[in-house]
Amino acid sequence: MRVCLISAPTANQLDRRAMVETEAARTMGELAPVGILSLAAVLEAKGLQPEVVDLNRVYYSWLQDPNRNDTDFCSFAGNYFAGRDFDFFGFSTVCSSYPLTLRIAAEVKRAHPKSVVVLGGPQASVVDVATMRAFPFIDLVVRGEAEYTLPELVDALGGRNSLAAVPGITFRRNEDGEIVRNPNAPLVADLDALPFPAFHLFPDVRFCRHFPLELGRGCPFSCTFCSTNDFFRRNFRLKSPAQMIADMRRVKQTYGINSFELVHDMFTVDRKRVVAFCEALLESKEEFYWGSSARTDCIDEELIALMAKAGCRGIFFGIETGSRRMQKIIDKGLELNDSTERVRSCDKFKINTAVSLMAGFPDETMNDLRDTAAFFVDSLRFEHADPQLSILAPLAATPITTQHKDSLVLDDDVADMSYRGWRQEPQDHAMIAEHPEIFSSFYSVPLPHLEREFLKELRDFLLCGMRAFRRLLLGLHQDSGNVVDVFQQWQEWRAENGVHFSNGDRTVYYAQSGFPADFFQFVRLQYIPAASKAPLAITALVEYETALLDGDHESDGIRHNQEQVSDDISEELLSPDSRPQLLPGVSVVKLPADYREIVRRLQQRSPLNDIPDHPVKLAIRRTVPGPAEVRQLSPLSAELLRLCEGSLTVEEIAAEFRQNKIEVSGVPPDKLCLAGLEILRQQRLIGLA
Ligand code: B12
Ligand code: SF4
Repeated sequence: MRVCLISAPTANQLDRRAMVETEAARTMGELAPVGILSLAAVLEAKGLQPEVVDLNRVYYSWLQDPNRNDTDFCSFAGNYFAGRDFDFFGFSTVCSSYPLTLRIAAEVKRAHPKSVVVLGGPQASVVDVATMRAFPFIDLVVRGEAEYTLPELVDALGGRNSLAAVPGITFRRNEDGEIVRNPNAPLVADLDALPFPAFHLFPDVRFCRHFPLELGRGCPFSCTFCSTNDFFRRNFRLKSPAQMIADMRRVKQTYGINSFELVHDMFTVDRKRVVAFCEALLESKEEFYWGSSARTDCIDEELIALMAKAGCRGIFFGIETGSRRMQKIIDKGLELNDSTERVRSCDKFKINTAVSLMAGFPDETMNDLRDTAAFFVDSLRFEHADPQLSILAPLAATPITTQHKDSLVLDDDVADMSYRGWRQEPQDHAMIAEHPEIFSSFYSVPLPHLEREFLKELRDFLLCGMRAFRRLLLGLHQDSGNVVDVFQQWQEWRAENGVHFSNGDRTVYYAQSGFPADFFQFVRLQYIPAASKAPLAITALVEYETALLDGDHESDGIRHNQEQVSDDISEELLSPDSRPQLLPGVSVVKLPADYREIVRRLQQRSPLNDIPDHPVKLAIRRTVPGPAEVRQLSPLSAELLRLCEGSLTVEEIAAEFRQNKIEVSGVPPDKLCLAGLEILRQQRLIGLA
């Protein structure tokens, strides 16, 4: 039997057409569909030669196609498959791209009517019967984990068995067209016994930065919005440390990659096993870096320290809500103070944390939302924390969705839908509107206590604000008592000042540079005079963020240098006749208060209102790519940088020092000047013209 396994489209990140091939391959590699590669390996072990098609790669070919305006992606993919003959086309599915997957599956069935078109994966598994009723071109759905089911299914389709005897499938009976749901298949009890996933069938994986490897399956908790606990039937499993290390070594040998995304919904369920894994990694003497997921109540500082030592560089924390009340209602049950402490500990050990939050739960009130927004912004105090905020998508077959299935709201806000995943075409809209039971994730639950537009704009504001002015956002939250108050004032101001948008435009507006520019105006003209309790600190922060945002910033008479300046610090020491100048990308900004002190207070949550009036200068050095480097200058460095305009030689700068009798702790002006210039050179703030 000729089997083709097709990944679910997940690559909305590829939507930038200008992306170069290697960048695209890296992104696609990181999206490697571990599930179907595991299935492909099982089929290979059975002697078959399955083909794996990466729909993200097909999508990328479409983006690059000069004739792409003549055809939509679905027809393009249809043509792609029309030229490929298989007996079995198996599509993996995820909620966000389910409509598109179904449309492509329809094209495949049209082109290959005799082939079997099968769906599997998290979405089809839970809407199997409804899907098969609504879309007759789907022949079969494989529910849940499929390593045991798929080989049996292939045998049955080859005539060696009857479909009725294959556990875990939903199929259409030949005789009467009746849809039959066989009992569930057993779970894979021993994950170590599975073959190594068939990554060789997925060439782009070699480009990824963090190689995806499965660490285990199943989470014993029962949060009411979550679909994966049920999918893996709450049965927590882990691969053994020995198996994991063998897999990691294999990846390192084959691809030269030593950084891993260890896929598991909730790795730290059993502390002893996490310790065993870390100790085995340490004993292996391998230099492996990895990230995984945890709950903040199933981890402690000692364990975090050990994980960091064993190479952990990232943890995904699903905090979900900053409201104590909502923590109980959604059955997450986290103690939020502890959650903050765990994020702090990770920060201490330089582990990056995704602090994942959601808003838009049916019972959520404005106070709950304020608490979540506060948790979001508060976590910005930790440099290694990356807060995320999404609006609840009611996933099929979760308790929340089941409870509200008759009152789901279809919100015609295209931007929000595309935000959740794949871009929606009109045909997708029609399918979604007709089948709420199949496509519930595109709907919203009723929100009796919140305004939906308010929620969406707050989400865009926080996410884009965090990217464009992280420190200022934190400062405003601390100054005002809650960032939502600032947001409301900003909403009023922007409306009064003619910044309006409708539906989809909102996300676009917030994502562009016009938003921070407008927002800084609001802070200067409205917030500081009318509401701020710490105007000096907020002024300093807004000046700082403006300077960061504006690459061409000129301030205090010091300009960006346009001339050729050498940043070679291996050169001999500065000679008396060399002319030191600011390096390109370096700018100096003057702030009315001590920036370092403001940051310290933000990190410690101490008051900002008594920050002393103490002007300082910062040097901002923009490195591409990556965040700008910011350095608060000592008065001496600030003075030296002022003199490095390019017209003065080292000798002349030293003369200024002598004339102004600038000296520190008895060091003579000449020496001080030279040493200071050398330090600035080492810091890559100045170079030689
Ligand atoms: C890694 C991951 C991603 C990655 C990459 C996805 C990928 N290419 O695999 C990224 C970061 C891109 C991602 C994004 C999203 N994800 Co995600 N993701 C995961 C995660 C954590 C692991 C996937 C995995 O590798 N699992 C391990 C393998 C072994 O399991 P599996 O993929 O389910 O495959 C098995 C079975 O499903 C089955 N099977 C799978 N495919 C097929 C096909 C056939 C033909 C057959 C027979 C069987 C079969 O057999 C496999 C082996 O047993 C899962 C949670 C989880 N633990 O599974 C969520 C999960 C898949 N994601 C989910 C969601 C919601 C999303 C987003 C929509 C989130 C968002 N709001 O943005 C986006 C969608 C992005 C987009 N643009 O469309 C949901 C899907 C729920 C649903 N009902 O569809 C999950 C289940 C998490 C959850 N909490 O609910 N995700
Ligand atoms: S949200 Fe996380 S902790 Fe809760 S059930 Fe799902 S995987 Fe488990």
